[in-house]
Amino acid sequence: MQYANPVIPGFYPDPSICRVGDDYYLVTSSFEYFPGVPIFHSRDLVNWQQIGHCLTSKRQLPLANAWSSGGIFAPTIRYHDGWFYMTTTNVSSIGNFYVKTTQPSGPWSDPIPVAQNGIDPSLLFDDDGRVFFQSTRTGDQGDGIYQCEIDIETGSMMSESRLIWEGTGGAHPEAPHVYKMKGYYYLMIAEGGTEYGHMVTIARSTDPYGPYEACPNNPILSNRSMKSSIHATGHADLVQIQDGSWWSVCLGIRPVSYPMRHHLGREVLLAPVGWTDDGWPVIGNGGRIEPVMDAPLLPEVRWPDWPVRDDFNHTQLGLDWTFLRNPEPESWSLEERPGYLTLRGNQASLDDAGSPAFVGRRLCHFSCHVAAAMEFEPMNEGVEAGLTVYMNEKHHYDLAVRSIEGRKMVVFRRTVGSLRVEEIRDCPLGPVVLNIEAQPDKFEFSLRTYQSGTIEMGWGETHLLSTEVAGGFTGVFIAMYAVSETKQATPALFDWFDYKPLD
Ligand code: 6LW
Repeated sequence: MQYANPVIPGFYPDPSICRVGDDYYLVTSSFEYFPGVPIFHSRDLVNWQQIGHCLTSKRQLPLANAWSSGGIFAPTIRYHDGWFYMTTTNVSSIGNFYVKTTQPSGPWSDPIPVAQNGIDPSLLFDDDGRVFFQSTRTGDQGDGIYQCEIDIETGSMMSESRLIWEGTGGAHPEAPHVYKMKGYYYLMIAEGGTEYGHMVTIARSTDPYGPYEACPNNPILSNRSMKSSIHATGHADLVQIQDGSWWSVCLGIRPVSYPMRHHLGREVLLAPVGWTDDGWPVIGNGGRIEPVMDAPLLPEVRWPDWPVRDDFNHTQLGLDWTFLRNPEPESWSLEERPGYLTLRGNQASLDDAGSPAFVGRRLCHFSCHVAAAMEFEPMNEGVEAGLTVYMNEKHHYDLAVRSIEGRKMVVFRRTVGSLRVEEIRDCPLGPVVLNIEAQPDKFEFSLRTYQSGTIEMGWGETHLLSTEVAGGFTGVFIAMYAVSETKQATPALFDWFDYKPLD
């Protein structure tokens, strides 16, 4: 049997994986989005189902100061003695910490800070009970991967931080993971930066503090300058499956258009791991990940697809819904009008690095149909509600209803850096359905009402919302939002939201 990469499409970067018996768990970074660190479950490494988030409270995940692509950087998940540990970095708050639980779907503990700074923390539970903590940092011994020993009960450092490897000379040695196997400590990292020069390198030692001998075949993974639809492969983690074979998850991108630009973010890829006779791993086909590869020898376990329509008939939002930073409690409600998601604008707008009334989901497909039914009759100037295709506060396309000089109008707005263009039309009274047709190279916007039929509003290029243009580490979201420049925020009532993949 074969499978297609990515195994988890959309903005799910920096994957880390662990295995407990026949169950596999995977976490990814989440930056300024809340809840943080989504956690997935699989039985076959190919079909994944989100089961929760590791960081679900403001106490675990304060994002008030998180700039776009700030907040939560790369996580690591490990299992030891009945406990799951997830360590990560909040670059906009307490730095490195970990949370723990016995139930991976949550709840997870309060943060346990670790004093060793840097990013991309990881954990190794050694056979003798010692727990080693790694991160990539600039320390007094230079740039590279540092390690200390910690007390896993308290997070306290029990040794100094020591530089254990600088990598092979690529930029940004990062994403460290240490594995103890075959009589060695293997230290695997990413180098080259998370863009088109990304690669995975590895070294090994008989001592956890080295000296580490670099693999003669480095890099063991890179899609650099390959004639492939997948690029920027790197930031990998390894897992051994039931038949003893090894597999890797890592991040990659799928650029479209020319010059290459990607707007879905960095996605989760799966690849087999081979071993040379002298005990060095190689990821994928000779160090390269393909769009289609042979699947692991595990019984296929598929999970129910997300329904196309969310009709908001529940008391909680589904796991695929996400806020932009910590939401203001009064900015959203599923109770105020049962069967509707009610959004109330606050003074934060989509153009600020703040927390507007925003409930969104990742764009995970190049082609999909999105629609939302909205009841919103703005009485005052300065209030607005609708849908946004959002990369960050300077790169988003909005289809919204607002009052202009006392008239209800529909606005299609494209914000790209310092450029802003608006198309404005009269909007009939009553409920509207806002439509977005996503295609690999453009988003098309329209709306329809009972009286007016479909009103085409325009389109915007996907590449102008790409990482190569917008910068950062995230990916495009499609979100319902409301803003209000005044305290009298007219509520926007969303009856349902459709997301129908077409590719
Ligand atoms: C991640 C690090 C990286 O922590 O980017 O470029 C950071 N590489 O490994 C955010 O994904």
